[in-house]
Amino acid sequence: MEIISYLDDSGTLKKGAPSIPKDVLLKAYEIMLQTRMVDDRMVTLQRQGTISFAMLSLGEEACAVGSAAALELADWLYPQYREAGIIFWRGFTIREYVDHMFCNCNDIILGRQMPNHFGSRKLNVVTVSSPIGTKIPHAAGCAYAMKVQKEKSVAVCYFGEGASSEGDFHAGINFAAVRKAPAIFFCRNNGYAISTPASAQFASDGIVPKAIGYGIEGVRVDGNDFFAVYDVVQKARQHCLDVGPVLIEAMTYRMGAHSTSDDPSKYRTEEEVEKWRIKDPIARLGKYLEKKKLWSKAKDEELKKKIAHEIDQAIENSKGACSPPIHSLFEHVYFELTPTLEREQDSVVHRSESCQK
Ligand SMILES: Cc1ncc(C[n+]2csc(CCOP(=O)(O)OP(=O)(O)O)c2C)c(N)n1
Repeated sequence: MEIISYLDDSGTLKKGAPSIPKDVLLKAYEIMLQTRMVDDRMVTLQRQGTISFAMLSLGEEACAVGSAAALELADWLYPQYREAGIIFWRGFTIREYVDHMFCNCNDIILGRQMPNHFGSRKLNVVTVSSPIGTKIPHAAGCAYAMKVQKEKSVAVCYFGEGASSEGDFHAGINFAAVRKAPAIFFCRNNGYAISTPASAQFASDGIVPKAIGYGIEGVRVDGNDFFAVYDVVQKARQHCLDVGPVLIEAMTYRMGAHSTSDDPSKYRTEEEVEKWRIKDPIARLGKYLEKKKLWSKAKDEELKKKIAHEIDQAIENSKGACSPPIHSLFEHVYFELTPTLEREQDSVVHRSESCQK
């Protein structure tokens, strides 16, 4: 099956590539770099025991940033956990992200999720859930609701190829297909579900042929090519609004470990990783920008310094912040606290105060 790709490894664009505004390309480069640098520091902090856990999108940054750039802010996004790039694209700050990774009192979700399970109501990014695939039916339902309400927006659900082994994948896509809901199912086929290679996950030729079975549009794209991801998602968005759902399979590779609890050297070779290193999405876009005289080594150094400084400051700030207050555990769950919860809150707060004495 054809893989849509426009930008080669040397940063040269093929004929037929979409025309993307200069400011979008420069912002995309910055956000991809920022995502990588933040990830990198979070892994170091976890190794030092400062934060409990981290997951990274090393090598997959173009999937998140390329798709987010092609969407509208009113579109609802349902990320898995390797899509920090989408929330950064929408304006989530490094400080907000680092507070979330520390699960401190400034964390938007008050430490109620694991690190990397970010979300923002303001930015229409639904909080990540740990169960794999669980957001696929949610996105299908959200898309259908928007269709019923005649909103001209789409819902986008991100997941790895491992999630396609879950019942939620089939239920969600089938529902969206039958209702012609404006949903984009964005699958990052990055080769592994923790230690399980794609070859042990399904017998089909990847994910995209499954679209035929559900009667929806399917497209396979080079997930390390910002231009191709942007183009495919922009067209998929329009198709959603005119016709119905689209399943996108972005071919990419998980360059890093699954999470800080994983050791990939146990199940894959360094040669395999090396083969993908030359397809690095950030280097590819960077080379293109340099060729077009939109970017330079000096600008790159300056940008890296600026991002590193912002990360340093955010970490300093997060280290000094307190944990979420114990009473907040009961807040924002129901619209109003029920009498039982009120009693429990009083007793928990009372107990924690007496412990501190
Ligand atoms: C329902 C469910 N089953 C198993 C797990 C354990 N688990 C966490 S991540 C993961 C692998 C997911 O792989 P994939 O969907 O391909 O995404 P990737 O991590 O490769 O980006 C698994 C099995 C889980 N979180 N939820």
